[in-house]
Amino acid sequence: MKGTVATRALYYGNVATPLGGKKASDSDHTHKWTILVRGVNNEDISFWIKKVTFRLHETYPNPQRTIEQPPFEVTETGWGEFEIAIKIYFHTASGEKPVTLYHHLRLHPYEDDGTGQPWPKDKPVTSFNYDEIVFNEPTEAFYQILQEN
Ligand code: SLL
Repeated sequence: MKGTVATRALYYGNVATPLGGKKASDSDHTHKWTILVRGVNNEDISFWIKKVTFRLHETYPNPQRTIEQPPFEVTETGWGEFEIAIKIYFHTASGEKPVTLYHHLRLHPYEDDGTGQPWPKDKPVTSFNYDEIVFNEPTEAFYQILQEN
């Protein structure tokens, strides 16, 4: 659609909690984490996002994880931080190329929580980004889909 721009917002990022006492003795994993893509205010994004792939560090089995329906997220355990490539595929009718976002998986608090006290041991660490995906001159069909919600 000539001269039309459509924008849709999303959040992506991770939450991580220390395994603490739950730590399995036969592993060096220290944290449980979830990497996710979701709508702002938890809005449904599955009507315009078809699937999301999360590219994990190669130390993970099957590092390329494909999620074809919501929630678009992967939960794992591990010991280290690394960059995750998040590739977002849009509805087939869009003809849009997938978009790749990069997220540095955060397990450790880099700062205190503003109280000057050490970060509480069991408090989850979160790292999220807000982004807006801009569709320039979307197809008529995709434009209709974007208006649905
Ligand atoms: C580092 N550059 O050295 C990073 C790599 C990789 C983390 C971190 C794998 C766990 C598993 C895991 O936690 N990898 O083997 O299943 O800090």
